[in-house]
Amino acid sequence: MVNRSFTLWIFIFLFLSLPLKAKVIELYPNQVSGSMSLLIQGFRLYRVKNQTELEPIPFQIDEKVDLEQGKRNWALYAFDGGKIPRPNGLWDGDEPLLFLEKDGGSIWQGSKPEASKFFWELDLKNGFYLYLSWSESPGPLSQKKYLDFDPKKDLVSTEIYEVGFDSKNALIQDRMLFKKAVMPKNILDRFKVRLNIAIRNFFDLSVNEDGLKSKRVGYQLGPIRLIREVRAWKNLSFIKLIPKTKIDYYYYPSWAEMPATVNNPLDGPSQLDPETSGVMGMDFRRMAAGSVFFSNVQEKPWILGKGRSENFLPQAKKALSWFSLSGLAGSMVLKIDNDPKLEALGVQLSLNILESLEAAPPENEKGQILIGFSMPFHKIPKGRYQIKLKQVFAKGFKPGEEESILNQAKLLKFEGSIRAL
Ligand SMILES: [Ca+2]
Ligand SMILES: [Ca+2]
Repeated sequence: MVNRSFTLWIFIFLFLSLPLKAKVIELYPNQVSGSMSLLIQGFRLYRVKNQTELEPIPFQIDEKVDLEQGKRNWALYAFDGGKIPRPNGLWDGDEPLLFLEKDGGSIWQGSKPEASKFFWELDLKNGFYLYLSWSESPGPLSQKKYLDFDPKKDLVSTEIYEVGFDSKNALIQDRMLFKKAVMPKNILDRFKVRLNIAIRNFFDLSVNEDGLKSKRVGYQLGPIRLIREVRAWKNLSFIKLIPKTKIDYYYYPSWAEMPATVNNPLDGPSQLDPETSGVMGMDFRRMAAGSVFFSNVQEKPWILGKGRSENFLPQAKKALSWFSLSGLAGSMVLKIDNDPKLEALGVQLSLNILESLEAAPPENEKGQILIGFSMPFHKIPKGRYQIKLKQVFAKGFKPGEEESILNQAKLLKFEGSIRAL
C-alpha cells in the first residue's frame, strides 16, 4: 500500500496543475454601445489571424424567456447559425454572449472591415483582444464547437470530459470519463440516492434513485455551453405528497454546474423522525480506487477504495463544501453550496462514504465506493431549497489546490474595455 500511494504521488507531482484555460466570459448588450436589440444572426466574433485577416471564433448568445410563470427561465436559443432564432431573435438586455477567454488574440492594426456595419474591439485586459462584428450579411461562423451532446444517448462530450445518463432515467448519471487522464476510462458506476425516510406514526420508506421518476424536459446546445433541464419527483401517493426537484445542468468545456431546486412537501420537524437518514452521491467504479481523495472536512488526503475509508475520520461538526479525486483515471473537484436558508437553520451537509464489496443493484459494477453527502432531513421544514453543485474536470493537481482549480473554471462577466472602430 505504501508503495502504491508513493508511486501515485510521484505521478501527481509530474502532472500537476496545468492552468485550465477554461474561463468563460459573458458579455451583455448594455456593455457594447449600439448593440442592444440588434438581430442575433448578424453577430460574429473574430480574432486576429494575421495582419490582414480575421478568423471567426466560437460564441453563443443565449436568449432568455419566461415561460409558464417562470418555470423555465433558461435560454431557449443558443446561436448555431443554422436555425431561425427564438423567441425574438434580438440581443436583449439580460441575454449573455458567451466566449472562451483563451480565444483572445493580438490587436487588430487595421480599420473597420468593409463588410461590418458595426465593429467593436474587446480589450480583454490580459494582453489579448477580440472583435465583435455585426452585419446584415455576416460571413461564415466558426466551425469549432467546444461541446457536443447526443440527445438519444443523453451524453455530453467535450475535449476534456464525457458525462452520460441512463437513457431511461435522466437523473441517473452513469458515465464520467476524463479524456486527458493517463488511463481514460469511465470511473462512475451510478449516481445514487439511498434514503430511509422515517415518517412519524407511519412506516419507514426507503427511496433509491431507481424509485424516482425523472425526465429531461429540454436542452439547449451551443458551442460554449449546454443547458440540460431535468425534473425528478417521487410520488408518495399514500400520504398525498410529491417531493419535486428541478435540476438545470450547465455544461462548459471543462466544468459543469448543477443547481438543484428541491420542493419539499414534508415538514421535517413535525413529520419526520430523527432516524431519517440517507446519502446522495456517486458510486465510483473500481477504476477510481487508488485515487487520492481529499475534502474540506479532512486533515489529510487518503487513498480511495477497498475499505480503507474506515480509517477516515471526518470532522463531524464541519460542513462539507468540497471534495476532490485525483488519480490515473482522472482528477476532479466537486464543490457543494448549501442553501443559505438551510444553513441558517443549522442544517449542514456532511460527507458520507459507503463502501461495500457486495453488490448493490441496480448498477453495472458489483460493489460500491459511494461518496456523497447527508443532511439531517428531520430538521428541514416544508419549503423550497436550492443546493448548488459545481464539478471541475482537471488534468491533475495536488491536494490543497482545489480552491485554485475551482477558481480557474468559471463564468465571468466581461470587465475589459470596448471601443467601436
Ligand atoms: Ca432576445
Ligand atoms: Ca457499484
